[in-house]
Amino acid sequence: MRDRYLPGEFEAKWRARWAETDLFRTREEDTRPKFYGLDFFPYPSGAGLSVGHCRNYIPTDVICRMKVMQGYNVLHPMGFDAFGLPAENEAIKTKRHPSEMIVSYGERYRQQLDLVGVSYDWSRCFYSSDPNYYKWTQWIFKLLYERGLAYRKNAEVNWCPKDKTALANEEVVGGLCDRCGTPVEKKAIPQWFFKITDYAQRLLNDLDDLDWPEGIKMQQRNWIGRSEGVEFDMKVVLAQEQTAADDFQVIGKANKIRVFTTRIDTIFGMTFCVVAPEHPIVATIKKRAEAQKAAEIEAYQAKAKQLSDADRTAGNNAKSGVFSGVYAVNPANGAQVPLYIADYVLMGYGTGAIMAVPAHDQRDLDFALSHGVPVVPVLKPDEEFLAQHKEEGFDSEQVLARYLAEPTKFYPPFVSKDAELINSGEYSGLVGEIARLTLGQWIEACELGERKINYRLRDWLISRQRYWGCPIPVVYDKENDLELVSDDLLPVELPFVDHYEPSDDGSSPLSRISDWLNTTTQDGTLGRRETDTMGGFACSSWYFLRFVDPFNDEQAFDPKKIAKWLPVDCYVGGAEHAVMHLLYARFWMKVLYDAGLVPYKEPFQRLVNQGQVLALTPYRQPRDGETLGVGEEGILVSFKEAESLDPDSLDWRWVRMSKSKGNVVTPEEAVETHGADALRMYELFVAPFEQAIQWSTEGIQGQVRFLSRFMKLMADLAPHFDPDWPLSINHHEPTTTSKKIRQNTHSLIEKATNDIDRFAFNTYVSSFMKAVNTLGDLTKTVNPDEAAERAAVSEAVQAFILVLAPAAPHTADELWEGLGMPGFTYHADWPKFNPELAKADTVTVPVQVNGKLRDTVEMAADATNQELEAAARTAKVLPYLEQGTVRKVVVVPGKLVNFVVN
Ligand code: ANZ
Repeated sequence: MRDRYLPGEFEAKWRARWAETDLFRTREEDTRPKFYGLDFFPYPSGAGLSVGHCRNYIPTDVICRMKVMQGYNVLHPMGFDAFGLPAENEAIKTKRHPSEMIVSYGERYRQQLDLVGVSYDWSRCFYSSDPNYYKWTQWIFKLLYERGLAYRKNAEVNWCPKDKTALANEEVVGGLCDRCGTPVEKKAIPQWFFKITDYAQRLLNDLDDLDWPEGIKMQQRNWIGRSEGVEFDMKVVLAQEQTAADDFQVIGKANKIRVFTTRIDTIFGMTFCVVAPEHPIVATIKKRAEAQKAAEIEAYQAKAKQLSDADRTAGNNAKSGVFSGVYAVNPANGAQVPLYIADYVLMGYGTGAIMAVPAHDQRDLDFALSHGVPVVPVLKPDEEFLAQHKEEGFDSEQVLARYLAEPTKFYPPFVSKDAELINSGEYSGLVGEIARLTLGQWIEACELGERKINYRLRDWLISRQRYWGCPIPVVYDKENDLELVSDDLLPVELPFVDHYEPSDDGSSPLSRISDWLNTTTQDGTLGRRETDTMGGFACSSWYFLRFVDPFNDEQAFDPKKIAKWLPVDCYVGGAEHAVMHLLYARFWMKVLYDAGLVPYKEPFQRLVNQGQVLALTPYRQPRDGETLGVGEEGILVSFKEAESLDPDSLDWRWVRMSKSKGNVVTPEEAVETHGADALRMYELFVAPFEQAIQWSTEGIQGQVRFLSRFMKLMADLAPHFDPDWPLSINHHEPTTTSKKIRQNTHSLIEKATNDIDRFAFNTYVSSFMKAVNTLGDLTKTVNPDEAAERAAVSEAVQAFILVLAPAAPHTADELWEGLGMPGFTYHADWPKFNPELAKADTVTVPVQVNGKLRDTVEMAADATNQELEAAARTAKVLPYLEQGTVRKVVVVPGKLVNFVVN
């Protein structure tokens, strides 16, 4: 049997055998339970995979391999998210056609994934740009349309002037295009939307039952952004008319604004109101205003137009705005408060108008301070707030008095949802939720408005004015009325053309391809195709369903197969997809559920996010004339350049492994120099799955040495191996050594089984290493003539190889074959543990004196309390006991002895 880890000599052989025998083809046997393990749908970038990307593929592979060995039918597929901007931009840059380019990139991914031994069923692989896949993406589009969930609307969109496309809100980061960094502009064009807002509450509710990281659930909750509040109307008046009680001269017909507040309890503290610059009332106000005022408002609107919502709501203290010249009437006390136009209020949220309460809202206070608006406290500050503002020699009462007299001196404002109302007329004294309820009911009783739930979630903008995407299956007739393309004409295929660069006028390149563009409607008259394509997030919102039935020509998928395989049991990928993909896929699943096509409401039962792989990367300080970009601390240098520079001038930092940082280690390099199994073991072992890891060559070399040690031990023990050990092992009289060996084996199996299920791969590998050392020690004295010991060794050898198999499958198969065992470890049964045998004979019990650890004792696991107490009086412990009288002894069997002494 091979006794050294020389990967160059055997790893490729095993990969070839696995491929020849089609080992990883999905097993579908009705009697078995199922396990669906899935990695996020990757976009196959031209740079190929790095060992950083392997950080999610390897662990998913480990759990899937264990599940197969445990007897599950396992679905472990892989495919490619091929449509979309990154592929199109890359194809334009490299002057290739994206359809051909993306397949060559996908092939490279496949080779790399095969190289590290990932057990995908490639027979199910597809690209989202394959017509027989996107046919069904189009079919689902139609389903959404028919259910009133897809609509076209003229909308102001975020427009990237460089990519020449509209962007979803999520693709705008800090006012810049997320892909190319160009400042985003606003532009109004007809756009397709999916009505995800109809599902806001369900998307929120169903999060509770998912086994997902809390942080991701939180991000989804915030993104959906449910808030409960009250919407009500306020009269708008000209100030000079303030005498006649109810009969104000109003602003034309639009004499009202409707505001949304989550804090109706603070209504008596309203000292001004604000409308967004885009609010329709602003047009009326301008019309009636004097020329100078109208011009001032107009200029402010123009300025606001250039800013993205993110800039407008960025948390800085400066709040711009202009006074409108008119006033709003507070229905609670009749006060006329100035109405401002300010961009910190967004038109797209609530009603685009607010009542402002500067005493209790930071943004409103910031605005009030810079525009000289009064501040009226209506919530009684709590002790904590008063204590923060306490001055020498003053008590809380006095601080409170000062607060009420000079609230602007107290910054930041007092904010609390549970405070008692003051200065609020007959409502003073009410507290928190009750106050909101009472005032909300009062608003409803006066028919001024109603209680209202708002969501921050916006409808999903799906149109892209680009070539490389799934065509939208819609045709317009001469009147520009739209009809859906009938099912028998799907897919609407993307025409193969050489030139598909975006046009400067923003229209899709498809609109220039007249052969494709011109078609007929269902009644045979002239028609024109929709030229927008769907953004990539549509394609990735259902691919996990297609994997269960990838070549079905009749349906998107067979519902029976969905019922069998879904939900995904374990979905593995990066945390950066917290909202977009994971929310959209949940939405589509619910729509399909409502249409009776799938029996589950949620696609991904369990979600796990892997940590990043960081690499040590050289930087240097800028030289004369060089400047650093925003947020940069140094200038990146290549590894080559770093060699020629003075080491003292370099600053090595841990940064995410990526092509742009020049710090990538490819799987090819790692496998070539260290071996695939060493790479796998290292990535699993080096840190908990969710944590970032720092790539190290020594670390991976350590795994090379470990695997050699393990192979040596197995080769040493192989001569004692008896494949028939299961028949006899329980019939021999155990020896001390055989008992210890079996305890070591069974506790390893127990630990590994649980750790892999928990995604605790690092402790799976570290326990394995520890158990190997123990096995090595125990077998030094083993007596092969003793049947019990021979059986225990045989059991151990078999179990160790199989427990290692998910992590280091090449090595395991090499040893397995060396033992003379048939087939591949992949189809061997995962070893079972006996909890009785796994239990340690001895335990280490801490001994405390007055709660302080003073010593530990090795005791039999089943020692009695008396035995424990007696053993605990060790030479180290006794001196502490003699310092006083032992009043009490607390013994927790197997866990702890504590002496109480005084
Ligand atoms: C008065 C008030 C008093 C408010 C107070 C807050 C605190 P969430 O929880 O995010 O829904 N608001 C409403 N519509 C807005 C818009 N279009 N643009 C900017 N701000 C808007 O926030 C709701 C609160 O945000 C509302 O409650 C309103 O300010 C403001 F002590 O009304 B509040």
